[in-house]
Amino acid sequence: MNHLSINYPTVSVEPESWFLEGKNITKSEKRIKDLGNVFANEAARQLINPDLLVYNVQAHLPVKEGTPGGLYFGTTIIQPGKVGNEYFMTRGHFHANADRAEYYWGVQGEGMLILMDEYRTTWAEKMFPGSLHYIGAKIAHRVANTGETPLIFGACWPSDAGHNYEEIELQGFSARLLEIEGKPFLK
Ligand code: S6P
Ligand code: ZN
Repeated sequence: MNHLSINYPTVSVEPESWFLEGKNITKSEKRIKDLGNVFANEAARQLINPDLLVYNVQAHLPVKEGTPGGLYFGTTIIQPGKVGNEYFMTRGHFHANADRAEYYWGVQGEGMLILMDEYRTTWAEKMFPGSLHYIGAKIAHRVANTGETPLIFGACWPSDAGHNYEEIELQGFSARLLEIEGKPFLK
C-alpha cells in the first residue's frame, strides 16, 4: 500500500443478497445430492430432486489456509425446506484446530444454530436478523433454516481453524432439530 493513499476495499458485500464481490473469494454450493447421510431420513432425501440447492457459502480468504493470526469472513445462505421433518441445514463441523473459536451472526430469515461440545451435549441458539453467536473452541456447529424464506448468516473465523467434518460424518450430533407440530425441537 502506498503511504497516504486512500483506496477502495478489494472486497464488498452486496447489501441485499449478501453476495461477496472482489478478490480472494471462494464460492461453493451444496445440493440435495451432495448431502448423503446428513439427514436422518435418507429415504426422504432420495425422493427430492437431487439438484435442489440446499445452501451456498461464499468466503473471503485473504491469506493462505492455515496461516496463524489471519481471519476469514463468510456468508452462508440456507434455502427453506425439509428432508422428512428435519430442516435444511449445513453439514456442521468441529474446527480441525480444535481450540479455534468463531462468530456467527444472523442477517436475514429465521434459524437455529445447533451446538455440541466435546462431551456430546447439544443445545441451540435462535438466529434472527441481528442475532450474534460466539461459538467457543471445541464446539461443533451447524445451522438449520426454520423459516419460510432463505436464511442468511455471516461468519468470521481464524485462518488456521481448518474444518473437521469427519467426526460429524461418523458420529453425527447427539440430537437433531426436527419440526414437530409446526415447531422446532431438539430430539
Ligand atoms: C466456517 C464456517 C462457515 C461454514 C458454512 C457451511 O468455519 O463455519 O462458513 O463453513 O456455514 O457449513 P459447513 O458445516 O458445511 O462447512
Ligand atoms: Zn466453523
